[in-house]
Amino acid sequence: MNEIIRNIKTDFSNQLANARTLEDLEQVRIQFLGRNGALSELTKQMRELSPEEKRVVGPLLMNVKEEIQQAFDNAHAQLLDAQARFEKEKQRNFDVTASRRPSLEGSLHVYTQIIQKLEDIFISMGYRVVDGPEVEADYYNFEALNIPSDHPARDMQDTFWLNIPGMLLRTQTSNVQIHTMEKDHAPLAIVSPGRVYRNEARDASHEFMFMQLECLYIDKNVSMANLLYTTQTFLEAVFEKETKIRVRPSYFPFVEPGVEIDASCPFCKSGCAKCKFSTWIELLGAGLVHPHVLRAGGIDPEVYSGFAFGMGIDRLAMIKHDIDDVRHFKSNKMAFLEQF
Ligand code: FA5
Repeated sequence: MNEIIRNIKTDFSNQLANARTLEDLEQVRIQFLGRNGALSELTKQMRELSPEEKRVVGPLLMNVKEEIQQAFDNAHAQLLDAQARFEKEKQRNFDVTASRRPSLEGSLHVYTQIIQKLEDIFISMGYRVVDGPEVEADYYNFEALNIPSDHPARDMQDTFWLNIPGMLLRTQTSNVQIHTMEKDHAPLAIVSPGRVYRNEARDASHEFMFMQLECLYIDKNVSMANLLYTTQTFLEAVFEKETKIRVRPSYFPFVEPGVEIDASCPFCKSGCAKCKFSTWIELLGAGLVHPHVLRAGGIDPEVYSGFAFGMGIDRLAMIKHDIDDVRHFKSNKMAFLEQF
């Protein structure tokens, strides 16, 4: 028993010496003086001893308890005192006249801001936002979109091929069309913003990595009228003003008929630099989903029809915010980023 008491004392002294904070000290108290601490355990063990042993060990235990309690109280008082002095010193040295270094206020990147706005518009119209893979199989980016390997339309989208056969970096967000049809079947209403890649030389209006947004709606009896109404409603929400649309025939292999949709210039009535003095802004590639594409997605074109449209988010942001060079978006220049 003597030896146990000696060990407890040594252990306590070491731990007390290492306690730096009030929290450390509390741990020491719990371990030695707490209800289930070392000293309580020892008192419980006393019950097993004979009356003679109790007469010897009892006073020893009383002494050590007092010693440990006293040492603990001293250390506690010292630490409280040191803490109070530290706080006082801190207040004494606090310079109320010191100036704060100016801090930089962050903001969301202009891409993020515009994508959030576009998504909100589509969500309010009942669309669902989906994501698509950027590393893609030829099948989803071209083949299933009615662009077989010998199709000249492949030349319109210079492709970054990977050194894995049949794999590429997607050239358009239209790849989500097939993935979503395969997974969710008809009817569906989805929108998908994301990065796309084209092996093009960079200039003020061309990037090799840029953002597109794809919209796809499939149901029974979907017609050109639904496409035109939806795109006009969408463009009015984007520009926050009454907007007319102009439709021109165009060609994309995955839609038939294919069109391009222009918006009346939201900045002028009779021509300005933003609309290249034409009063129209070219914004959307669109059309009714080609029956071959519906079939590739596992949807029966005799029962369902749909429309799709796509747009370049960089170009939209450039028009909206009067940005003169598409390369600014990824330049990380503070002077550019701070404006948004
Ligand atoms: C397409 O990519 C079609 N997938 C759009 C579509 C979807 C048509 C659904 C029909 C139905 P296009 O190749 O025109 O279309 O590109 C769409 C937009 O991406 C362009 O209008 C332009 O705003 C943007 N874009 C194209 N190339 C670049 C580039 N190098 N840098 C920045 N933006 C670009």
